[in-house]
Amino acid sequence: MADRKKVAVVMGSDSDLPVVGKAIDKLKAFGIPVEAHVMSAHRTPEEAASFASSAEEKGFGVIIAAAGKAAHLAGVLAAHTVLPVIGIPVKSSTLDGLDSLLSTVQMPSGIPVATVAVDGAENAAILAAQMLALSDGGLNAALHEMKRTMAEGVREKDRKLAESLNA
Ligand code: RP5
Repeated sequence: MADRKKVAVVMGSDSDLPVVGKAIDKLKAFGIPVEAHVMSAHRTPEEAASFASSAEEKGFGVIIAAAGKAAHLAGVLAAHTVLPVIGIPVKSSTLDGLDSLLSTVQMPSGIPVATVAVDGAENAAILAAQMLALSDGGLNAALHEMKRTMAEGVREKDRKLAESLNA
């Protein structure tokens, strides 16, 4: 735990926080150190490039990048690091997030971005935890426990549904 790598959560605007906050909460629930920033591929391109370039030496293991509209943030960060970058396309007001999804996921060969669903912040956090868990036994155990709890929740719903509808 002491040498657990940090996850950077970078968002294109503070207006993304209602979505991105769910990733931050989930990472913290796993006991993963998180550092959050607002940086924009378009409005502060130098800061975004500089942050990604130095992220590995600063002890980050994964970068999560969330942006909406012409969502180039994850791709720009990925261009400047060999750390895995997870993209969260944020639903925008006009095109329902399809613009963000395509801008995030359609990366050219050589620069991958592991893109989750539109507004899929919780899955971004889980995927980041799974990446860190490859070399972190405590996190690996926490992920197994999460899956067990999730499955038990579904079985409980099945029991309740069966009680009310199959009686
Ligand atoms: C993107 O543009 C941001 O990630 C945000 O989703 C969207 C709108 O930004 P604001 O105009 O609210 O700052 O760059």
